[in-house]
Amino acid sequence: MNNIKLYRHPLSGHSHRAQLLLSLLGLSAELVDVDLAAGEHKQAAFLARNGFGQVPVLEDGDSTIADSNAILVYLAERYDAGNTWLPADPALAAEVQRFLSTAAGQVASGPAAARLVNVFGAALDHQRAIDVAHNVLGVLESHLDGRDWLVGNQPTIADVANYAYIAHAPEGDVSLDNYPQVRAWLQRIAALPGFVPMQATAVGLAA
Ligand SMILES: N[C@@H](CCC(=O)N[C@@H](CS)C(=O)NCC(=O)O)C(=O)O
Repeated sequence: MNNIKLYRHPLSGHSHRAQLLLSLLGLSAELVDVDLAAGEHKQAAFLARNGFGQVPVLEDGDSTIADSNAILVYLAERYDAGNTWLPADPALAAEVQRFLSTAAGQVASGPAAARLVNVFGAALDHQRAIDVAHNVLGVLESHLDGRDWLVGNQPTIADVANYAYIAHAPEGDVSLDNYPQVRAWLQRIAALPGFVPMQATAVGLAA
């Protein structure tokens, strides 16, 4: 019996990817909501878990893991006996890492940032974020042509890492209409046993 806690925010796609992998792996975890609006993530108790003051953070026994992609790697290494979510093959593992970097790079500064503007009122360049989003979506659309998953022939943490902010891109005024391969890929992820969605938002919560 594990004793896993996930410190998260229900509208955070970074948090959702950790929650999603926990669920896909069939692991139970206590979800601890961090009150970002009240600045709880910048208080000493939370900063002791993650000095960057960001969700998500996972606690598993004596281990504390901050950063969503680090959490995905940890959970896959620790709990996926079959090594399917993070393949051991060096070339496939490198390809997974490439798409974790995409999630932390172009997806964070594209669709995630565009959604931050609409949902949380973030003072970011909305048009630039939308442009970055369409660039990464175009690359993913080509990449997914003829493939079911981002890496190899089964789902990996690369798919989990990129799911939420792409699925919720329309909340940032980033339409997925021109990306049928991306939409089919999102549907394949949503059909996986154990899939849990991220809460949708009415745009303009900050208003
Ligand atoms: N690289 C981090 C980014 C996490 C992140 O940006 N978290 C946001 C919520 S989605 C957050 O906590 N923002 C509050 C802040 O940065 O002050 C990760 O992958 O976990």
